Amino acid sequence: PAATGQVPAAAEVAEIRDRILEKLKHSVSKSVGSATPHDWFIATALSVRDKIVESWLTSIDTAKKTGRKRVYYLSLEFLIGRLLIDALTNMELIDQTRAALAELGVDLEALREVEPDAALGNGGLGRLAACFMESMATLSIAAYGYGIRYDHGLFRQRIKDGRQLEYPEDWLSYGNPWEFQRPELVYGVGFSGHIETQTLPDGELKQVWMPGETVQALAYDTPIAGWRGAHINTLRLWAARAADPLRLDKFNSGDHVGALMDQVRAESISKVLYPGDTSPAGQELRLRQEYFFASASLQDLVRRHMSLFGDIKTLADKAAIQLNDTHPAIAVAELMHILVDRYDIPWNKSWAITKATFSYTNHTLLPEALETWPVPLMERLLPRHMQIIYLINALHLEKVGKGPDASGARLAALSLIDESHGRRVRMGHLAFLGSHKVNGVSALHSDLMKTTVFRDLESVEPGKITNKTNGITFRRWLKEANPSLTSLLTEVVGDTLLDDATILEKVAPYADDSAFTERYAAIRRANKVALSALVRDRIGVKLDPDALFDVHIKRIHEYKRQILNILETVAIFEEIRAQSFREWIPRVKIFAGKAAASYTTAKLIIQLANDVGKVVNSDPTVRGLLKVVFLPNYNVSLAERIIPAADLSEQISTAGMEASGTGNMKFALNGALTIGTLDGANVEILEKVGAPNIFIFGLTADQVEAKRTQGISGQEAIARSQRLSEALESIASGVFSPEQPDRYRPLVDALTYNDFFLVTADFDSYYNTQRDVFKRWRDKKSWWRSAVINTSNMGWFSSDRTITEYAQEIWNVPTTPPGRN
Ligand code: 26Q
Repeated sequence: PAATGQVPAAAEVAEIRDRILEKLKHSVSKSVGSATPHDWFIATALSVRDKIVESWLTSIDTAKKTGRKRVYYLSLEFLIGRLLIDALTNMELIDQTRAALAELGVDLEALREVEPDAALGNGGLGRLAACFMESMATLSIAAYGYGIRYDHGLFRQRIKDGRQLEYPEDWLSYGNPWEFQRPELVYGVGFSGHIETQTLPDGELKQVWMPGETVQALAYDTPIAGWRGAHINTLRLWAARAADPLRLDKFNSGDHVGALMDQVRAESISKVLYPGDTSPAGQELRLRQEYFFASASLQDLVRRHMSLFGDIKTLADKAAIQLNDTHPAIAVAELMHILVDRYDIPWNKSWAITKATFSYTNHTLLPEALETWPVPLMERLLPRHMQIIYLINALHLEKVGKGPDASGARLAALSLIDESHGRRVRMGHLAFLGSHKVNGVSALHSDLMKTTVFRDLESVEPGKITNKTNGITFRRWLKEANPSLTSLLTEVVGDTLLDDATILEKVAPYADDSAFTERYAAIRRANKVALSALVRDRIGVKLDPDALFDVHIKRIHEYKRQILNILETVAIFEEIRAQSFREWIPRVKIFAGKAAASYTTAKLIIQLANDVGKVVNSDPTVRGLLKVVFLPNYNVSLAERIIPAADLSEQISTAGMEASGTGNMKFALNGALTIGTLDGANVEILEKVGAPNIFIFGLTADQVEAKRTQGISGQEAIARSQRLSEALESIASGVFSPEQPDRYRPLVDALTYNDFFLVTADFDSYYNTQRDVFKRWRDKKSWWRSAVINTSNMGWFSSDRTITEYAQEIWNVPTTPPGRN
């Protein structure tokens, strides 16, 4: 097949065209004359799906025949985005399909836009799962992703009068051409009920759980094509259905409402994704989701193991289960339940199998984000699992209690049960104990795990915590998002770039080649022109594509410090107004991101960004030298448009708080320079690109810790910085909210008296570093040199590298790198 830019063979194009027409007629039931863009999308998706399916069946067959060990990636979130371009790219059919559609008078780019995003995730953790699925397929690992088929993904965000409004997301409303329902794959998942003690013939006692309620889990499979289509894996998502959908007994007795209640209760489990990405809501429905999907997934993989290998005791040799954060951690207790109660494997043996099978990835150290469940809720919803957790805990505490340093405080810290505010089960502890390896997602984060939340557990099992720095798939975040840059790069390094990203290093010498950097810069400019058109369409603001595009896109969170960026914006706004005669660098501040619906402060930050934009964009003295835009409804597809057009990437979290970040990698790969703190993977990006090619500022994680012990009032820092105090004063006095001058009092007061995220402490450093950015931007040659050096050093951040490390050091499965065959 032809690579991008080459002219595809006419015969192949004709064949694809005919396949699409065939799908349009027989599967969509439309004629060419009456087909809508959506009809064409479905027909095109179905035609590439056929190709994928052929390879998929072979992949499944090969894994079966060779008895390969499987990897199971358990995640409550898969933030996939659109699949059409991804599928066409990885099947190497994109140019041919574009040409085939063109013959039919249809523009592939228009079809791309009608596909809804699969937004089954909140942010980084969910997107990481999607990148990992793609890399596991690319490396021919026999892997399954398991998750929930939410009817409604992450809410749609609209901005009205500067404020976020949440609307239901409805990705399935026009059907989903990528999924296959598997009606034969149904599992019952029990809840509540009671436990009976039975005596076995040999006198042993056995606990039997009699659930009071059973919900059915239905499987929906989506094929995930790896690069060059060599291997296809399955993403299996579970939908909840009532075991007895009609409750005919109730219905016939006249209790029509009651008959439907059970159905609603059961089906609510897979209705909607929880939209918070920290502060677990602690709600019963969330625990039901977690157990529902853990139980269905384990039943499914145990069934597969037994049918292939016939001996449950070899499970750990043939299955590696990765827990994506603690959200699926109840699976540890569930596997013990299966081994001990169903297969009558002795406890110690069961525990050894469980530990050898599971591994756990931690994605956050924020104390409020660590999942715990109230013991009474667990006892009611999962009585047998609560028993099992108690027994795991008793044996664990017995073991560590024998140690020389077994103080009461140490045992309390090591216990699976947190007794400090009501009795709660610590899911992080359960995931840790039930795993043979535990990992963080960047070098700094993994180190901090050992000294903070998991310090005591690490001392019991030293060496268990390892690091696996996150990565991103270059197929989506380079080739699909930025095809013109990809073409330029492959000209230099060859078309095996997406097989082995480290060959990007060969681009480094071109950083000093002006013919090359001019083309590189021209591609950026074209991407900025395209983004400007999008911004104009969506929010009616006109941008100057020659301005510096300074981009801050991610979930809205205090620790991510969008407010620090807004404060610098306000400071510069004031300066431009005061000294409009000076030569200012034209700059566009681009914000996007969603706030959890219940996170009041985050929503106020969104409103502030919008209010600042409204005032700045219409101020005549600013003369367009500064624009501030907030793009609504940030999602994967919008990221694909913004990142290739970014000059500056904002990665400015309070050091020690961002576990890794992956947006940072996407930007640097596409050649944006980073302004960032020494946090998460920024530290490793600095290592790879070198200090002259990144703008690092602010307190380090150690300094943050030290500073907090001295107090977190912002008063001193504000008093020391005239700029900061003026910016705060203008926000507090209503310059940006004249209709409600005290709107931002709460934000300003928090920064002044209670600045936990150390915005004020880092302000001057950030402000000055932004001035360094301006200086560099003036020196265009130096700017583009750094940009090219960024791109050329990002190969290591490919999720292919990350997955290879998991495969070798945690899962013990082989990988086969892709390649032309
Ligand atoms: C937990 C309980 C109840 C409801 C929701 C949740 C919940 C959901 C999502 C808690 C956390 C999340 C998401 C966390 C997340 O996205 N973390 C990010 O993970 C990325 C991938 O490792 C990192 O790069 C980011 O640094 C980290 O913030």
